[in-house]
Parts: sequence; C-alpha cells; structure tokens
Amino acid sequence: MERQQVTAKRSLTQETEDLLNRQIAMEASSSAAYLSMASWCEMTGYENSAQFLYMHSDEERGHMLKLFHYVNEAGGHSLQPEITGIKHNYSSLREVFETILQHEIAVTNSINEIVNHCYQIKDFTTMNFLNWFVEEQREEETIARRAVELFDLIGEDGVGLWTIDKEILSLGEAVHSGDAGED
Ligand code: OFO
Repeated sequence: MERQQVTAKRSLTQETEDLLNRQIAMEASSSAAYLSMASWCEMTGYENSAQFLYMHSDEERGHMLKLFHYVNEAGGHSLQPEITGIKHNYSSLREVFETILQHEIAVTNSINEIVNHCYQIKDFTTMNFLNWFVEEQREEETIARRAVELFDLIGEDGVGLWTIDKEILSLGEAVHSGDAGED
C-alpha cells in the first residue's frame, strides 16, 4: 500500500521550513568544504590541520542532522541538499583558514536571520531550538579568527608554518574547553 502524505496540523510555517532547509544545505556544504580542505592539508603535509578539519567536517554533518531531525519532528520535510562547487585546491594554509573565517561569518549571519524571522512570527519553539546554533557560531568564529591570527603572530618563515600547523589542533581543543580567551 502506498504511504499517504501526512497533512496533520503543525505550528511550523512553510517559510520557516524553507529557511531551515536552506540552513541544512549550508551545513552540508560546510561539511563537504571542510572535508575537501582536510584532504588538501593532508596531501600537502599539514597533518594537524588535516586532523582538525576532518573533525570539523564531522561536526558540520552533526549540525546538519540536528536541523534534519528538528524539521521532520516538527511536521516538515528535511531535504537532502545537492552539494556542488567544491574547491579542491588552495594556494596556502593561510587561504584555507581565511576561507573558513569568511564562511563561518556567513553561517552566523544566516542563523541570525532565521532567529530574527522566528522572533517576528513568534515561533518561540524554533527560536529556542536555534539558540544552540547561536552559541555554537560564537565558538566557530572564535576558532577561525584565532587560526587566522596565528599566521601574523608566528609568521610563516622558517619553522613558522610547522608551528602554526601544530597550534591549530590545540586551538580547537582550547576553544571547546573555554580556554582560548574572549575578544
Ligand atoms: Fe555549522 O557551523 Fe560552521 O559552518
């Protein structure tokens, strides 16, 4: 017997569902982009950065799944996004982390837009759910900014790049344990 489309009433609006599916696509493309960066770092010899980025790619998939489950549980339909346009090559390790910082700022703006939308239409349930992402973005931006700062603080000459690669792994651990300091 064919399954019928479930049409039970729900509080999630179609517009909110579309915005959440847009965010699902963004998290999925973060996961794919970080996986590609991890591969470039690994084959270039930046093994610690590669390890950091493999873990980060998994985290992004976790973010995507969190949204996936929320949308379906709220009576919507989570859509597996198409992922295209992945960049495979970088000119330097610095370019990798500058790209991450720009990307994370775009993700923060996107989350803020959805939170603002939920506030306007008084969807406090989704707004409350998104608070986790608001806090997560604060951490993600801090990690990316600290990573970019390492290039100026340490310098890239001599053993500089080797030291930066080493520091990047501990940076992720420090921010997650709350030891990286605040702006
Ligand atoms: Fe999912 O936070 Fe980064 O992109």
